[in-house]
Amino acid sequence: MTQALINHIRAQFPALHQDVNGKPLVYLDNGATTQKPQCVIDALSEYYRLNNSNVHRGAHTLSDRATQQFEDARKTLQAFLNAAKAEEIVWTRGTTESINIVAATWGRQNIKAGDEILVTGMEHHSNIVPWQMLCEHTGATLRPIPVKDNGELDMNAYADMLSDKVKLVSVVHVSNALGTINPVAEIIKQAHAVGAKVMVDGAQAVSHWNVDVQTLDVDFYAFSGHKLFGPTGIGVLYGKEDLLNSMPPYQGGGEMIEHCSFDKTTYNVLPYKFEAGTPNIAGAIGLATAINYLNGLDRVLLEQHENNLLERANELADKLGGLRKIGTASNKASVFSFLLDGAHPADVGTLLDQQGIAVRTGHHCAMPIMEQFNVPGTVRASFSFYNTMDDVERLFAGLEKAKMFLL
Ligand code: 7TS
Repeated sequence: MTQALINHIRAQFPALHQDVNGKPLVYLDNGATTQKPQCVIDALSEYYRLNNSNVHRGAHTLSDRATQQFEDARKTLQAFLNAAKAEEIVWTRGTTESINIVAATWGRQNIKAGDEILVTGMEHHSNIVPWQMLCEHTGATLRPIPVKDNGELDMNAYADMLSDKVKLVSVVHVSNALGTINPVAEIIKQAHAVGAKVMVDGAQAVSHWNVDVQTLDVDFYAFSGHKLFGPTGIGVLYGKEDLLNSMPPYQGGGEMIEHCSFDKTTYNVLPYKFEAGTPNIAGAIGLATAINYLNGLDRVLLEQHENNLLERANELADKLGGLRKIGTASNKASVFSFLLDGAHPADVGTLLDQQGIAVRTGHHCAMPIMEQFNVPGTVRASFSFYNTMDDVERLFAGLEKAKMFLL
């Protein structure tokens, strides 16, 4: 990617252009949330300035406008994931809610005592706890697929764990703590061969490349808008139409009913059956705007750039020395998780912040994999396409200083 293109892209992200603690901000916490381009900020502002209204009421012009934009946004998301139908796109608050919906509806309907649910050992808590709650309720068993020392999934162990007891495999596409890209196409194929359904947590994947749910043949796919350059409080649950149709609703209330009476209430068609209450209209419009923005860029080029940033981080880490990398899978997204020998990750994070460098430290809501690596947490730099080589250099200059101070 040329410097001119990076500069052009960065110009769209106002939050990147500020001083933090007296230094120009280096934002390397994209795994937690990404910054928003001006077009997303403008779309939110325009919605509230001009079109704010409730949707699907059809009462007046503003309501029609809001409904049109909201449903157009759903079509944008359908195209983004290459879903067969817009009805397969359910708006949620984010990845966490999307997974909880499947656990509470499909799970309670289909999982029984003696069944098994497989996740990986590198899941975010939001792809562990909903299944633990389901297992507590049903008497099923949750089993983690082992992770190897380099952070790759043990696919031989996975093949051995598969049996007709396994009813669901729910795996993270890209680990937020390690950066590992899991071979989800293969995981899905093998799970389907034993009759299990597959859910994929795509929270850290969709910001790096385009996912095609039909090619993957995935049953459920979840992600959050705020990690995809869109607003907080909006996300997506993709589900195959026949599965979503077979599932009971999640929450009861307005919008999700077809007819309500004290004798019998019937439920609305997809996707509204899963969208009780007034939705996050502005959020959906903002997320679609973010996707339209991404569609205007060459995403393959952006991904290459992110990979170059990761490669440079690896080189500088080797030069720095005294640094333990956590997660060295051969197929990785641009997540660089590490520890400085002898230093607590939180102290490293504080010293970097004082130099204007934003990283995340801690267990990254993935405590089981931290336990496996026997670390309290890591320092994590997660790169996005708007980061520059200079950002990577600044990170390692910052680490050099942190080392002098701490060690
Ligand atoms: N799954 C993965 C893989 C994630 O990385 C996260 C958030 C979630 C699920 C939950 O997403 P939410 O939008 O519903 O909260 N991960 C992180 C992170 O790595 N740092 O802060 C949040």
